[in-house]
Amino acid sequence: MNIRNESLGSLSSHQQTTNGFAGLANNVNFQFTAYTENIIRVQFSKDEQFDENPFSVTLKPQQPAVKLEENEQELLLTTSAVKLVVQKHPMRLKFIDSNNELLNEDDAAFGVSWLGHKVTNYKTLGADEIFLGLGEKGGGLNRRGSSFDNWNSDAFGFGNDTDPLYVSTPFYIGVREGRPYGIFFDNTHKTHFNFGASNNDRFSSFSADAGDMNYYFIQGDTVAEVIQHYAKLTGTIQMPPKWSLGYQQCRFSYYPEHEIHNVARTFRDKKIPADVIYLDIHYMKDYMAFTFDDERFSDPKALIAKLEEQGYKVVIILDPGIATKQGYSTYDSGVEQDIFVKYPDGTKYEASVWPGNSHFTDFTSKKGRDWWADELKFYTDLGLEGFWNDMNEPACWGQDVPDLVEFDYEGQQVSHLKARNVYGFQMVRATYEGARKQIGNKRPFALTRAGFCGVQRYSAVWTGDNVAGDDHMLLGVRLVNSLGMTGIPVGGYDVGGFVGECSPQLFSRWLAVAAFAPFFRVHSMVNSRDSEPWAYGEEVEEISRNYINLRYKLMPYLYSTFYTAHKTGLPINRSLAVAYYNDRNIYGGNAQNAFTLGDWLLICPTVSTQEYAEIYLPKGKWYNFFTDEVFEGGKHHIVHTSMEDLPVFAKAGAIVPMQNVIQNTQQAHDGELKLHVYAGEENTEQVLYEDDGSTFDFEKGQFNERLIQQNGAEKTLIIGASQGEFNTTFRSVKIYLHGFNATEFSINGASADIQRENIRLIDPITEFDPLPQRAKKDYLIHSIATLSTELTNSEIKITWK
Ligand code: MIG
Repeated sequence: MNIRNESLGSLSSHQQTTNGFAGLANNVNFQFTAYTENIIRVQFSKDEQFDENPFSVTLKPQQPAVKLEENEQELLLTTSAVKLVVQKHPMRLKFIDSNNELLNEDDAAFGVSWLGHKVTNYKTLGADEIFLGLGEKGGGLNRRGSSFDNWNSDAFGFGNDTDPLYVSTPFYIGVREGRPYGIFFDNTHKTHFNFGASNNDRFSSFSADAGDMNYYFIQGDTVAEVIQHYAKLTGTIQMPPKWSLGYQQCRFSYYPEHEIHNVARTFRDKKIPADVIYLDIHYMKDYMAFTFDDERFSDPKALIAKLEEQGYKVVIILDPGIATKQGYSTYDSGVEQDIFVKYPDGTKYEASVWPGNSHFTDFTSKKGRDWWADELKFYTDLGLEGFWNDMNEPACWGQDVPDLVEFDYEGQQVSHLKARNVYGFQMVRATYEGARKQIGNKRPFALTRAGFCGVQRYSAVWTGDNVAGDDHMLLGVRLVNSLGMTGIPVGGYDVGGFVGECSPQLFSRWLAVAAFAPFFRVHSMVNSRDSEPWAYGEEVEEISRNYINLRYKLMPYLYSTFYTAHKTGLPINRSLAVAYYNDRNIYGGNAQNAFTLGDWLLICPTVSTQEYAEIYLPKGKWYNFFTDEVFEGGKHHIVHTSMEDLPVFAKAGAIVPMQNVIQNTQQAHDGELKLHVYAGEENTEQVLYEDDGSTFDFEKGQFNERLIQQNGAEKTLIIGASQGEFNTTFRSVKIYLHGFNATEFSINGASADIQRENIRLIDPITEFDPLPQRAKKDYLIHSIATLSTELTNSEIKITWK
């Protein structure tokens, strides 16, 4: 049999629906549906019934106002924001914005095509079109000229060119002549994206091995808007337990018990803040899920309670494979409840993984997830609230799950080809929902290696088994930035590298960069060197303490940024492509790795082997965060990047709420909100959000949310009155006025006294070298003006002349 490309033919019949059109083009069913003003869903199917992915999209069509028109040549579906123009003969689609500017269109010759079961949409490629996102993918920030596969894979020791990796998210953002749009190709089979690779700009395309052409076209006026519209479709993060924003220490594996106590005590003795310690697979008895090895851990409940007293949470690893051992209660009940994945003949699928011969829980069925939720009680009864979901691509020895193996997929009964990419997503969903069921009103934490679109609703993602190397450090940053543009704001990487040995310089740089990452964890492989902040010598220890301290000082800002992500879907670490996508300078050199934490802090990661590096600052004025030195944006700068120096900048107008250092997030701060404000001309604002950090009471009003606004022209800073029933945890506010020249200030109309202070955001490093080659940085901000006043839930207005 010869398979040749078959493109979509002419419209044969059609009707109007409430918010779009449906009909037939030859033998192909189609449907176009406006979900919101900004989102139009496109479906083409060779089957009578459209193929549905029940897992990713949570939004129902919102019945936006639509105009449906037709003429000889076209069908037109118009909302206030976007217009879909459907050419009838042959059927080709085009999206234009409300100013009649082209956003995206089918390739005239090939449009939607089939090659056997494989379905592809070919799109014309704009001369300057930029491609962003697609989640956990290596390569450059602009994905133009590259192609990618989505097929969740255990990519041990991956590099920049390794594709696919662990997480599949077939959603990308295009920017055509400066105008952004997004395409979410909602098909869980193996998918392929080509952004002009090997076709000399003939087209961009996306295909799936089988299933429907089913995508959501998203119009947004900015990249940030596209991301937020996508978040409406697939959901946002839950509010995390605050402890998960703290520093986390992991290794493969800490055991036995006294080893954990040692690590826990050392952080406290050395005054290095930390919140979480991990138990990797050696905590289990023979690697069997839902067990503890009682020789290594005689009393896990007491261990967890003891650590809790010291301000630590324990996170344990969970693998999806269940050892096939009769008498092992998890196995027996799994067999009894019939929740394991099977071959089409009804025999259970078996493969080898850590616990030996294993069956695999079918998380794509409600029954499987409910069973898992009940099993989780074993852990929650011990006091555990954090769950690390590993090996859920799924991975097993040999890495070749047979394609005929079947999964429930919410009753659709599908093969591995359709289910693989959502398996890990559904595992971590089962874990999160199970933990919620078991621990009541407390917020659980889940971490996953594999995922698909929507996984952000349940879990943070870490980028798997990376390698100790400068390139790998920067790659991890790009992966997290890209996940952020793909609706997954909570990402992180193994600081120090999972595979291989990190140098002291690299560990310092990596930890400093990660102090600004949403998920902040050091991890390393079995049989590798020690990798705690003190394991690389005293200098690294001091540098690590400095940056970990800084993260805890930034906690009010960080937590508020998580809250914004929860509300809107905006990333926490934002690639420069989120706010500056039309600036071509961001797509080259170190700028591809740069990111902002929230709106205001720009972090420019650079390799650890250079004393100086070239960085790029986008347009505007920037303050070096540690010295207050002013830099002009829209330009490249050569900056110092020696061991203790990470280039970090605050944008003019920035409002960064901070607090004193605490040793873990369960400790109370000293009651003073340290509000760092950077003079700027534009109007700027920052949310400050507080709640108990541990329960869902905020959903019933127990939160404290306020807006802080700076107006450079009117010379005002307003700390808005708070909303919500939760009292602020702060008693006073001290405002640090960076770059302000004014001398006369008033608070709520009364003239206020300026105090002057010398401050350091990070401490100087001890000189260990008897013959130093250079002076170490002493990050002193000299004589900065401050204003202090009581903080209640009411508004405070500051003005100056
Ligand atoms: O086959 O649990 O990516 O973080 O330490 C390796 C042991 C299984 C892979 C994870 C890694 C973890 C390791 N796991």
